[in-house]
Amino acid sequence: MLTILEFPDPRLRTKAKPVAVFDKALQGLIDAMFATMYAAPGIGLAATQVNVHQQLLVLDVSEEKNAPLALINPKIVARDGSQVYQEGCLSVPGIFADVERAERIVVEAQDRAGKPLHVEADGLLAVCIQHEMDHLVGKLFVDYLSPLKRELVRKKLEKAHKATA
Ligand code: GNR
Ligand code: NI
Repeated sequence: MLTILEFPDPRLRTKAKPVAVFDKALQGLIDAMFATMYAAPGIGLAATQVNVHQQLLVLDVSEEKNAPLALINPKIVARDGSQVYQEGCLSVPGIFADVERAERIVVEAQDRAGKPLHVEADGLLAVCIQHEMDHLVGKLFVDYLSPLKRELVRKKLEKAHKATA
């Protein structure tokens, strides 16, 4: 299993670079990310969270956990509407807050073999893709909160980290 970085770890602020090579090492990383995500358990995981700074994310928002989706070099090419969803994050454990995002998005990406992938998403899938793509540019859902709330979250997590150190 891969180790998940936790806020306020500065490595979570790293901007990921595009994936250029679709080799065995990449396939192994994708498999390890799915295993880590399902075990957590979580509905998504961005490479940034496991300290790999490449544009790669995995997710599965299905009830049955039978709809794995890996997106490589994803780009949002269209968005519309808005929705508010109570988000959580494996890198910000125990914290949940409402975040407003686009209701529908269209994403162009590549699959694990490097083939072009076109994804039209709404609802929770759209929320999750936007949340994961934020990780790839060093952004966390707590960045949408007021500075005061974000500071409270940081203090709470630093206290928790000290308690388990
Ligand atoms: O497991 C997760 N659940 C979740 C719930 C609401 C909105 C977004 C998410 S993503 C999160 C896993 C995670 O931290 N991915 O980066
Ligand atoms: Ni997250």
